[in-house]
Amino acid sequence: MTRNAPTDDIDEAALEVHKPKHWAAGVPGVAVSLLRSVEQMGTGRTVRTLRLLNQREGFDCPGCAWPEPQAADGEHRKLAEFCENGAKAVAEEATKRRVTPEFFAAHPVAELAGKTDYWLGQQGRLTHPMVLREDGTHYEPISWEDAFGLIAEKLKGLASPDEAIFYTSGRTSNEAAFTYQLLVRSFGTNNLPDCSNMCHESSGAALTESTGIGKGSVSLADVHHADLIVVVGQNPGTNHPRMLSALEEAKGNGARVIAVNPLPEAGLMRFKNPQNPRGVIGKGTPLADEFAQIRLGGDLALFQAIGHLLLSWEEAAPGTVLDHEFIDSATHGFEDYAKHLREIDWAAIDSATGLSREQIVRIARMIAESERTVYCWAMGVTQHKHAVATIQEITNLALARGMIGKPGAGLCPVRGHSNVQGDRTMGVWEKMPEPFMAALEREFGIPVPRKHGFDTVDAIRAMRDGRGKVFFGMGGNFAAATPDSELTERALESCELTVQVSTKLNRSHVVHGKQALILPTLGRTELDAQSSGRQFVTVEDSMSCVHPSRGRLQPASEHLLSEVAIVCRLARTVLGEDHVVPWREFEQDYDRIRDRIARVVPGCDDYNAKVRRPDGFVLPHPPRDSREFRTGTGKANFTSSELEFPQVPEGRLLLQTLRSHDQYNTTIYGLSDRYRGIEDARRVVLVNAKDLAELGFADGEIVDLVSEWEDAERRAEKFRIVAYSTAPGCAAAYFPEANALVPLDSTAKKSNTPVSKAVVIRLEHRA
Ligand SMILES: Nc1nc2c(c(=O)[nH]1)N[C@H]1C(S)=C(S)[C@@H](COP(=O)(O)OP(=O)(O)OC[C@H]3O[C@@H](n4cnc5c(=O)[nH]c(N)nc54)[C@H](O)[C@@H]3O)O[C@H]1N2
Ligand SMILES: Nc1nc2c(c(=O)[nH]1)N[C@H]1C(S)=C(S)[C@@H](COP(=O)(O)OP(=O)(O)OC[C@H]3O[C@@H](n4cnc5c(=O)[nH]c(N)nc54)[C@H](O)[C@@H]3O)O[C@H]1N2
Ligand SMILES: [Mo]
Repeated sequence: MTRNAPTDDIDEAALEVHKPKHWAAGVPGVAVSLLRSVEQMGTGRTVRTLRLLNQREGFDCPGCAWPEPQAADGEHRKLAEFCENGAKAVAEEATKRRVTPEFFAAHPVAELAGKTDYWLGQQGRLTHPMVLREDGTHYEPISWEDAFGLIAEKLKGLASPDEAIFYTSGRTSNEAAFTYQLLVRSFGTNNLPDCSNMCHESSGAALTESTGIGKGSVSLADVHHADLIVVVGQNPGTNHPRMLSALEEAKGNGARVIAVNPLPEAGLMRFKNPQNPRGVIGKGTPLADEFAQIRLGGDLALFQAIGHLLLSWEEAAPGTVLDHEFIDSATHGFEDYAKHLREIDWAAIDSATGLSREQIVRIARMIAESERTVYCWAMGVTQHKHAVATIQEITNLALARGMIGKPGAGLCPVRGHSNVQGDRTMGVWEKMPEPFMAALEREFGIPVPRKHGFDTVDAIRAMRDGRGKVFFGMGGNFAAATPDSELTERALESCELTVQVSTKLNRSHVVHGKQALILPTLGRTELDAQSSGRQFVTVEDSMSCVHPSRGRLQPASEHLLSEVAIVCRLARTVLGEDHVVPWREFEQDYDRIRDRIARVVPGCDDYNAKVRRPDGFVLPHPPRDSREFRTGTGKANFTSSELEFPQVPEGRLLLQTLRSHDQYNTTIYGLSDRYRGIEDARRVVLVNAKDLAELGFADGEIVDLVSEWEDAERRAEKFRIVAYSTAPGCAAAYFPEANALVPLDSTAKKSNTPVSKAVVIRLEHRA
C-alpha cells in the first residue's frame, strides 16, 4: 500500500466536468479573487490589502515571479496590478483564521496526519512556536528561546555539520536568504537544497553552460516588442496570469505567438484583460497563432527539427536565415552544431513530437522570418530527463539567429516562486561558485566550506540512509513537494529533529522527525518592526529586477518573528554571542544586512541606495547588456545533443504532474480547475479519449495509477478518469497527489531535477 497524503475529506463524488474554457482571466477571474479574499479576510481588509499589492509603497505579490510593469515617474501603477491567483495567494496569507495552541491541544498529530494539505492550509495562520516532544502525541507551545536552544543542542551534537540539511522555498526575502546561507556556512556545511532544485535548476544548468549566466536575458519591454513569442511547456493563464497582459500588449504591437504544449491551455488560446475594455466586453484577444500539441518530452526533437530546417534553408539561400555576424563574433561550436543537425531522423522526430511535418515547417518559417524572437518556458521543459539538452537546443536556435542581447529578443525561463531567483543570487545553493565563497570569507573572516552540499534529491537520499539527521525548512512544504512521497516521508521521519519555519500548517508539520518544531513567521504582507523601526525587505523577479517589498498588515500574531529575526537569533544560539558576524545588528536594522550584500554579492554594490529607487534596479546580465558571454570559451556555446525522448512501452501512458488553477504548489486554495472545466475534485487523471478506448477504460471510471520504474512499482489509488484533449499517449494528474508516482532516482541529467513531467504509468481497474 502506498501511503499517500490522505484525501478522505474531499468528496470526489462531487466531481463535475464542464467543457474546458478557451480563454483565460478577465472578469470572472477578478470576481473569483475578490470573493475568495472577502471570505478569508472580510471586506475592509480585502480592499486595503489588494490596494497595496505590487504597488511601489506596498508589498511584492507572493504569487509568481513575473515582473511588475514599471510606471513612469510620479505615476501610479494601475490599481489592479495583480491577478486572480495573486489575490488568492494574498488571501491565503492575510486570512483571519488562526491555528493556535488550543488548536494543537484539540488535534493530536496522528489525527492531523490524516488530513489533506487542503484541510491543513484552510485552518489559518500559525500563531505560536510549537514543539512536538519525542513520543509526544500533540504539539505544545514552546518559547522562542527554548526552541532555538533545542535546535542548537541537536546541531552541536552532530558528528559533522554535513548531517544537517537546510532547505529553502522561494518566498524568502533577499535579506533572510543572505543571513540564512551565512548562518549555514558559518556552521560548516553547504547543505542548502531549495525548491529551485525541483523547478528551474535545468534552466540554470543549461544557460550557464551556453551563455555564462543561469538567468533569463529579457526585460518586460523585450516581451512587449518582440515580433514572435514562443511559449513552451508553460501554463501562464493559471501560473503567471500577469504574463498574459504582456502577451496581449505584444500582440497589440503585431507579435505572433507559438504555443507548444500537450494541453490546449485556456490561457494560451485567448485572453480577456480586466484592465482593458476589450476584456470586459467582447471576446478578448486571441493569443496563440500556432498551437503545437506536442507529446510529453518531445520538445528536444521539435527544436532539433527546426534547427535542421533553418540550416537547410540557409544552405539553399545563404545569408537569408542565420545571423553570421553574431555567430562569428560571439559564439563557439557552430560548425559542430550544424554538422550534427545536417541529417536528422524524421521518423524519430515524428514519434517524439506527434506533430505533422507541415506544422513543424510552419513553425520553423515563423522563426526564420522573425526579427525579434523571445523564447519562454517553464516546468513542461525543465522537469524532463533531457531538460538541459532541450533548453540548450532552444538556446541554439536563439544563437543561430542572434536573438540574444538585442531589443525585443531573448531567452525567458519564467520562474515560479516570487523570490526564487533572488534566493539564489543571495547564495542559497548547494554549489555556489568560488568567487562568491571567497567574497563571503573575505567579508566576514569566517572559514567557508567548499565541499558541495546536498540538493533536494540528495538530501532525501541522505536522510533515508541516516546521513542526514536534522532537517530545517525555511518555508515550503518539503514532505509534499518532493517526489516519491512514501520514501520521502520515511526519510523525514528518520531524522532526529525536523524544524519548519512556516506561515501556515502543512504536511511537513505532521510528517516529522523524532522531535519537531514549528516556527511561525511573518508573511510578505505583514508589518516587520524591529528595534530600529519598521523594516522592508528586497526581492528579485524573473527578469533580474531587484526592488523593495513593504508589509503593511498587522501580523497574524504578536508571537511571530520575521525570518531574518529567526535566522539571527538561531545564529547567536548556535554560533555564540561572540561570533564575528554581527547578528544582533542585522536583526535590528536590515540596512546593515544590505551593506554586506553590497560587498559580497556581484552586481549589488550600493545596494541600500539602489533598492530605494522607485522601481529598484536591474542586476547586470552580460549577454543581455553587451553580448558578453562569460563561459569557458569566452563565447556563447552552441551545443550538440543526441536526440532523446521518453520511451513508453505498449499499453502504458506517459503522465505529467501539474498544477490546477486552484492551488499554489502544495497549498490548495480550492477544488476548481476552472479553465480545464474540472470542478470539485483533485484525484483525476486526464487521458485522451482515443487512448481510453484502446486501453479499455471509460471516462468517469475510478482507477489506480501504477508507475513503473526500474526499482519498483508505485501506486496511487482512486483517481477518476476524465476524457480530455491531451496529446495521444499522454496523461496528466495534479501535483502533489501524484508525487507518490515520481521515482526519486528518475532525475534530469546534469540538473538532478525530478522528472515530474514524464512518468510511465498504467491504469488499473479497481476490483
Ligand atoms: N497560481 C499559481 N501560480 C504559480 C504556481 C502555482 O502552483 N499556482 N506555482 C509557481 C511555481 S513554483 C512555478 S515553477 C510555476 C509553474 O508554472 P508552469 O510551468 O506553467 O506549471 P505546471 O502546472 O507544472 O505546467 C506545466 C505546463 O507545461 C505543459 N507541459 C508538460 N509537459 C510538457 C512537455 O513535455 N512539453 C511541453 N511543451 N509542454 C509540457 C503542461 O501541459 C502545462 O501546461 O508557476 C508559479 N506560479
Ligand atoms: N510532482 C511534482 N512535484 C513538484 C512540482 C511539479 O510540477 N510536479 N513542482 C516543483 C516546483 S516547480 C516547486 S517550486 C516545488 C515547491 O516546493 P515548496 O516551495 O517547498 O512548496 P510550497 O507548496 O510552495 O510551500 C508552501 C508552504 O510555504 C509556507 N510559506 C508560505 N509563505 C511563506 C513565507 O513567506 N515564509 C515562510 N517561511 N513560509 C511560507 C507555508 O507554510 C506553505 O504551507 O515543488 C516541486 N514539486
Ligand atoms: Mo517552481
